[in-house]
Amino acid sequence: MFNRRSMLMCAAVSALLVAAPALAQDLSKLARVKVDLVAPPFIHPHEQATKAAPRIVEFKMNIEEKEITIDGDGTKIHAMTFNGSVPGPMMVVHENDYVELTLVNPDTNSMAHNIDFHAATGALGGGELTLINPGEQVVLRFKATRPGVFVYHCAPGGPMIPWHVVSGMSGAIMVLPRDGLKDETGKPLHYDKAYYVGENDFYVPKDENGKFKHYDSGGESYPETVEVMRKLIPTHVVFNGAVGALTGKNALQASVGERVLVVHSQANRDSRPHLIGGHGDYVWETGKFANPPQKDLETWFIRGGSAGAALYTFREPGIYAYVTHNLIEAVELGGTAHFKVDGKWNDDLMKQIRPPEPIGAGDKLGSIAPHTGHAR
Ligand SMILES: [Cu+2]
Repeated sequence: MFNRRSMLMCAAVSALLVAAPALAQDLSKLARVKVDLVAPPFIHPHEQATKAAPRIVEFKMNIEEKEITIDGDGTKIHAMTFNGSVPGPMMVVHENDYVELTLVNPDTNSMAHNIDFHAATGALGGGELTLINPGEQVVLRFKATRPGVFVYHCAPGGPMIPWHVVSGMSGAIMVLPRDGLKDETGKPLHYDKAYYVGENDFYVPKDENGKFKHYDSGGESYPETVEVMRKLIPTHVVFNGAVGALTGKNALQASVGERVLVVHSQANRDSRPHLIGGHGDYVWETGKFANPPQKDLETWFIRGGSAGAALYTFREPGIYAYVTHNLIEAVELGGTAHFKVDGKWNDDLMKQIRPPEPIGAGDKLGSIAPHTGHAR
C-alpha cells in the first residue's frame, strides 16, 4: 500500500523529466574517488582544504530496516536506516564536487525508500529520482554547489515522509569550501577532530499501563505511532539513535588544546545545542560556510530540517555534557552526549577556592568574612 502510492508519484515525475531537454557538462575527464562511509559519531577521513580540481565522489549506502533499542529500559522500535545507523553516515565532499550515490534497498526490506539531499538542487533534492522498492538500487549524481552542512533524509511521499524520518532515516553531508573553513575575517580555521551528532525524536506508543509498546513489525506499529506523532510530543529525544549512545563509555573523546568540530543535525524538530562548561568558539548556526561564523556562543539553534556546525577548543579537562538546552529533553528524554577531555587543569580559568563545608565554617579562617580579621 505504501509503495504503490509513492511509485505512482514517481512515474508521473519521471515522465516530465524525460520530456525536458537535459543540460549536462562532460564529466568524463573528472577524477573519481570512492569513499567508504563510517558510522556516526565518526566521520570518514577527508581533506579540510583541497588543491584538487572538482571531482566525482562515489558513495554507496544500503538501506536497512531493523529493530533498534532506543533507551536503557530496552524499548525497541522498527527503525529505518541509511547504512544501518541512526543517524545515517556523514558524507564529506568539497564545494563543486559531484556526489554520486548508489542507494541500495535490499529485498530483505519491506518498504520503498528514497533520499532527499538538502544540499542538492532540483527534483525534491533527488527524492523524485531515487525512490526504490525492495530489491532495487539507484544511482544519483548531484553537484554540491553550496558549502555547508546539510541534512539528507528519506521522503517517500505523503504520510510516509514524517514516519520514515522519525524512524531514523536521516543523516548529513558536509560540503567544505575547497580552501577550507574560515573565520569572520577570512583566516583559515582547521579542526583537529570532527564528530557528527544526529538528533532524533521518537514517538513510541504506550499501553494501558503506561509501558512502551512493542510491535512485531514496522507496519504494525504505524497506525498507533502516527497517533502519537500527531500530538507532537516525543517520547524520546536522543543523540545517535538511543539514550546514552554518546555518554559514559561511548563519550566523545578530546584533549585540552584540541579544536573539535561538532556537526549537529535534526531532520524534524528544533534543537538547542549547548556544551555545559564550554562554548561555541565559532558557530555556523545555520551550517552554511559561505556566511561568517558567529563567535563565543553559549547555546545555538538548530532549525528542524537543518544541520549546524560548531568549533570549540577545549581548555579544561573533565567530563562535559553536550545537551539540547531544553533541559527536559536533555535529562528526561535523552538528549545528552558527553565529551571526555584529557589534559591539565588550568587554575586561572577556574579554581575551587574552598570545598563544600558547613555554612560559617570558613568564617573562622576569615576567607569568607574578612571583617573578622583572621586572614587565612
Ligand atoms: Cu524511507
